[in-house]
Amino acid sequence: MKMKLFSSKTSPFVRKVRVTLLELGLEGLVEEVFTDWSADEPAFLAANPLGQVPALITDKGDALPGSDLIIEYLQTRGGTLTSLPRGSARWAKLKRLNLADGLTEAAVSVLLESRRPASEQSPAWITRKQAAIARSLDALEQEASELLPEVPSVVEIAVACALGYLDFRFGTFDWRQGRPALAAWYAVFAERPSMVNTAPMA
Ligand SMILES: N[C@@H](CCC(=O)N[C@@H](CS)C(=O)NCC(=O)O)C(=O)O
Repeated sequence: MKMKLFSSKTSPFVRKVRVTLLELGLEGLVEEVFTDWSADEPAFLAANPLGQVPALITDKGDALPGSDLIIEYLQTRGGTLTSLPRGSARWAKLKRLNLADGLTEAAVSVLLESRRPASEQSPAWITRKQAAIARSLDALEQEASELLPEVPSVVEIAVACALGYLDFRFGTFDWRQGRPALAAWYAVFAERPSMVNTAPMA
């Protein structure tokens, strides 16, 4: 029986899982179930009480919510990503992972806020989240030379999916401006088959 991935066509967090599956060569083990997270479907909420995609049901029936947990689990099933180092270098890597996930969350938040009726939107909230995104990108630019060009770790997958989401949803925001190292790294990474084959579907 295949594992079941509650997914959506455009979620950057689901894309992290899709990229990982392709990098690990495990895509055949998983069946995607496209899910409208706003519909509060019982099987989906049972898999992730937070009501967010992605959530994975393993072939043993265990429910794993959230992209980072799912990716950690998938790495136990076969294939190889570059593993994170032990010791002090680990924390710098995990910091970049958290920055990438956080800026993705901020970008999703801006999108959802901007889709609310104009009278209910908070421009201050949007400005705050946009500033967080810009600061996080600046921090990643400072450390872009640490991003791997070849077999990625979970860090590179998260950073690439964050940047891809900005291109997809915020095409008028030129995140490359003033961030040449990050832009150069992404230009190469975005050519990986795992990225090309997981471009957002909308
Ligand atoms: N920390 C989670 C974030 C997942 C997330 O924010 N998913 C969004 C779609 S991109 C979602 O399902 N949002 C619905 C909600 O928050 O109610 C992860 O890494 O998977």
